[in-house]
Amino acid sequence: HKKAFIFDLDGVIVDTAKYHFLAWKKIATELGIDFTHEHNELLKGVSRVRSLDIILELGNKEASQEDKNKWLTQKNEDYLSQLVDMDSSEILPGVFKVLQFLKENNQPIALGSASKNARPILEKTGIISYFDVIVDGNDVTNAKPDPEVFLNAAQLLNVKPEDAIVFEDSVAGIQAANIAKMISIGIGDETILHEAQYIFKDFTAISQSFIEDLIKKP
Ligand code: G16
Ligand code: MG
Repeated sequence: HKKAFIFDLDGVIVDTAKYHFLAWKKIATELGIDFTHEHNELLKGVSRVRSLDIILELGNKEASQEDKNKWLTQKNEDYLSQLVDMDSSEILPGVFKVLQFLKENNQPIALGSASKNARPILEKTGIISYFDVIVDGNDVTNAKPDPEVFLNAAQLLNVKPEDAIVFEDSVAGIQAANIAKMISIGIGDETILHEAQYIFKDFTAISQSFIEDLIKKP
């Protein structure tokens, strides 16, 4: 069967997760909410709007839509200011090699990200041409763990969900891939991503034969 290799963006291809954290941390501190790295796991893969709601819930705070919009804009401006000088050096270890190997083997590649900033990031890092299909936060209405983003990507590539392979660094994203009945591959901490079918600490830990086996899988 023809396969589809679907990559999450933040935390999988580039280490922008740290910039998201710093931007949210600033907002939380302003609001007097204690926001830790552990709390941040809840935000990974989750939309901007939902992320703010989670932070407010953590601090037991309610806010007007006007204030929320202000903080959402502030967060994104702060986040984007971190990306100004972004280039290919921000691509996480081993990622480029895997993309290259998939391309050489004519494998369909998709992006499945919750971010509305996905395209400029792929352009700045110089890898946008590797992607046959891009589905991001501008294209979907339901955020991960809803599988919409991955199902759309597979459908655009004309591949059945069972033949799609998802690389994810977030719990919400792994759950989305599992709900879609796709092969879920966690990139990161195995205690956090234990729901994934396979877990690797990063792309350097993925061997070429592992990828070959996925390609050949009946
Ligand atoms: C990413 C991050 C999330 C972020 C979301 C929205 O998703 O993991 O933390 O809140 O995108 O990003 P933006 O504010 O840029 O629209 P993913 O799915 O690429 O990991
Ligand atoms: Mg991610």
